[in-house]
Amino acid sequence: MILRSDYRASDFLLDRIELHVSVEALTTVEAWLHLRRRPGADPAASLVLDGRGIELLSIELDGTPIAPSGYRIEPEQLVVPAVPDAFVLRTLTRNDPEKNTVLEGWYRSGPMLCTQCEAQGFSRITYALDRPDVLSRFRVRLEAETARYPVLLANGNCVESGDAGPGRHYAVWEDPHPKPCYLFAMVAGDLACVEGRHRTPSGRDVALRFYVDRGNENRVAHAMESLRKAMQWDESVYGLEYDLDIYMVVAARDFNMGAMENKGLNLFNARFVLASPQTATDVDYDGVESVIAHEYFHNWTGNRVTCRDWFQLSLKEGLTVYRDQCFSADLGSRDVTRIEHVRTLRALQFPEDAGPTAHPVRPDAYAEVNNLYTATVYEKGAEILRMLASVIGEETFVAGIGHYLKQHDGTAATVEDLLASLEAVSGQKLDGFRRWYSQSGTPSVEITDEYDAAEGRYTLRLRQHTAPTHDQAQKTVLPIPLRFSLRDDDGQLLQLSPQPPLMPRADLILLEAAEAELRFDNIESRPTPAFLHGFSAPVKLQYAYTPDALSALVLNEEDGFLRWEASQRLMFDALFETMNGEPGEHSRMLLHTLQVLAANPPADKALLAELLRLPAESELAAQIEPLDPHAVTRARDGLRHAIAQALTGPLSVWAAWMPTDLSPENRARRSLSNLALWYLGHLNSARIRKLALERAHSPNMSLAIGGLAALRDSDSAEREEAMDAFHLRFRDEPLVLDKWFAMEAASARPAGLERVTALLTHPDFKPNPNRTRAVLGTFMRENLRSFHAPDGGGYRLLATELAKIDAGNPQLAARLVEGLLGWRRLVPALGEHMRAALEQLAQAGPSRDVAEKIGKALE
Ligand code: BAL
Ligand code: ZN
Repeated sequence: MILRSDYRASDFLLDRIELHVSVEALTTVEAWLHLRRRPGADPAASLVLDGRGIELLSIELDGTPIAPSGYRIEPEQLVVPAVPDAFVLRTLTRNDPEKNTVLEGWYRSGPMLCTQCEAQGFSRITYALDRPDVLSRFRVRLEAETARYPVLLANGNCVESGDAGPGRHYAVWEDPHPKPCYLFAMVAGDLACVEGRHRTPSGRDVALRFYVDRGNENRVAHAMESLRKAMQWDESVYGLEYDLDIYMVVAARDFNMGAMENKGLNLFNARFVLASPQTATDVDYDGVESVIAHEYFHNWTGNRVTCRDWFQLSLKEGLTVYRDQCFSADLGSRDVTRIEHVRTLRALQFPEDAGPTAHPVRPDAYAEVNNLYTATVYEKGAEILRMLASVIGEETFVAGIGHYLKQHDGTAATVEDLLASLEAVSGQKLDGFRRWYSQSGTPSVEITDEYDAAEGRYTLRLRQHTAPTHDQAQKTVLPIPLRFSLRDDDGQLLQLSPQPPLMPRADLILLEAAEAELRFDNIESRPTPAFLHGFSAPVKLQYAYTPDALSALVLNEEDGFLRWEASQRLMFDALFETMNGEPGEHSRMLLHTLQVLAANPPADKALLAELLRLPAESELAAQIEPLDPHAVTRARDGLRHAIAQALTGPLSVWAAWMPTDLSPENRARRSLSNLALWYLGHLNSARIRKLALERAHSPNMSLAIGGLAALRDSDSAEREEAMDAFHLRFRDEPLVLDKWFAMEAASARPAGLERVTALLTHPDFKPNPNRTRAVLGTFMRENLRSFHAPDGGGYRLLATELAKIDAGNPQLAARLVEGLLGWRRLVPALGEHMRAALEQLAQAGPSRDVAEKIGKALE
């Protein structure tokens, strides 16, 4: 285990790295490391470099070969015991990118070789101090066959290029900014380049270059436009400009993550770059925009100021997620954007906080560094910053980030440094928020109220509680900012006066104690409260809203998030009611509310779609315990049917809309229209199936997917025809074919296990991370019926496949194994089967990545 408390600064600093990389059958890397002992470090300390899966061919110190007795090669290290205080170490190593299946370090993806160095991939390329707090200036000479690899890229600026002997060429890249080696990147490939430009406010002309597979040049426009918007947003909101003359994005077919923010040379999973109306859905368009922005924003929050150690990962990731969320909200519908982010938080992070891998946003220990890339570090990390921004004010928050970047520019910082800057600029002590970084678990906030008509007094009582988690038995209180409002009988907002410190603003309670009470005098009648506007804190709120109150919130509230929250509560209550018996009062209130909503819809059709949308099976599964997945799917199907019947009229009108252009208005209409068709698809109507089939043939990918989704679970000729035609049409489009595989893997038709097994041996199943996630990730998350087959067959299937995947790509396997960790949450009969599948995988000799997670789940 690596412990946060064991952190020690490096004994050696690495001021400069020069690399000569030559791509042949294998790749040789000649490295010159300009090292010096850190002032104050142990004068006798050995030099210990990291290295994995590379072969050392020779080693010299200041030009003199080191004898074999002068160094040791250990499993993941090279140790040179007696070294001077300053010296140049030259190593010559060799690696084989063609056999690199872990997709870290230097590996092949289609027509290119490329790198992935975060977190510790650089030491798969050459021996180095592979840690984020060692920053170096890099110069790279990359040489390869000209015809096969016409494009040669690395970070920074290309300072030289030319022929390198018969049929070969080279390029030299220099990065003026010191950086940790996890931000290093290089690419050798046969790629097309699409170029655009951006001028910064200070007049720097930046070349924006997207490198993609040949033939994909016409799918870059949206990513290019998103990048320009992100650059403008960071300039205008944070006053931050780009700091190099070239910004490059390379789209890779095979990529474990979504993308990687290497300095000036981002590597992207192609699905977050390529988009055209014919091949990408509106959701894909949003994904491209937000990931492009996220990686760009890292240029300051992550690259100019990086992390001291990997325990501080949220320093760059939570902050950059928060920034990309604000960007998306500014560009799109604020309410719908927030709803989507909260949905993700609840579906991924809340279960993590409640499960065996629970950990604080700033973790204390890990066995495998790749397992730190979690929803807690990313999404909950962003929520902490959102709370801080709401407490100190957004402008002060932005100024605090400016202070932090100025103070720590060009260095590796800690979460503590960020909080200190926010404190310095706001003048507020933020000690309580430090605890958010060190405490795992999702707090619950219980609120009760009382109205004393005789005294005209309304009282709110609040209580917070965080249950013990797998990693921490003891919990403490946290500062919880709860935005709230009170309305009178006529629905008018009551004008309240602040009551500091518990109520610092008229619309904000800052709950810092375990319990608190707030009184309001001169209240003429019992008010109707609403809490957690915009989801102002990542907590579980318990307040006994009546069905009438929830309905009023759905229909009348101004805060779009609260409207959605209320509709979700009504849907959950109706589902619970059905799971425990017959549809009753809650179901009736839900249907009535949705009918009234449909008759008086909000102007924002995208918000209307969210208000009408049933929680996904995976969202339900994440929030119900003990979980009987089959009861959940039955109840959800029942509710889908009931809503389809109750709203057939308006749903039919909306379902007929098939706009194809990309305007925000028409995107919103597509969202509503696809949802309407999905509801109606449950009514077993030939007319609806025909409409869905027609839509599946649409040239617009959002509509086509909407057509398939409506037919997905039906055993019908239309479904067969639609799926076959889609497959045929997109056989040669890997990213679109992933959608076909995902749709098949999610289908709730009978014999699901056999069908998923057939997908895994389908001639078009050419596994890479995206394809594997499309089948197995979708199967375990979205196909509750088959994955949770009563005999445990779904769990065994996943465990068997994971053992094979783990042998080649542990990072990918460790993501997917999360589907098997929650066995304790299941009803016992299923839980036992899932535990057995985990044990089966544990016995197969899993990687450190997978073993760490299984170990926690079986503890
Ligand atoms: N740094 C890893 C990819 C990302 O979060 O941007
Ligand atoms: Zn990131």
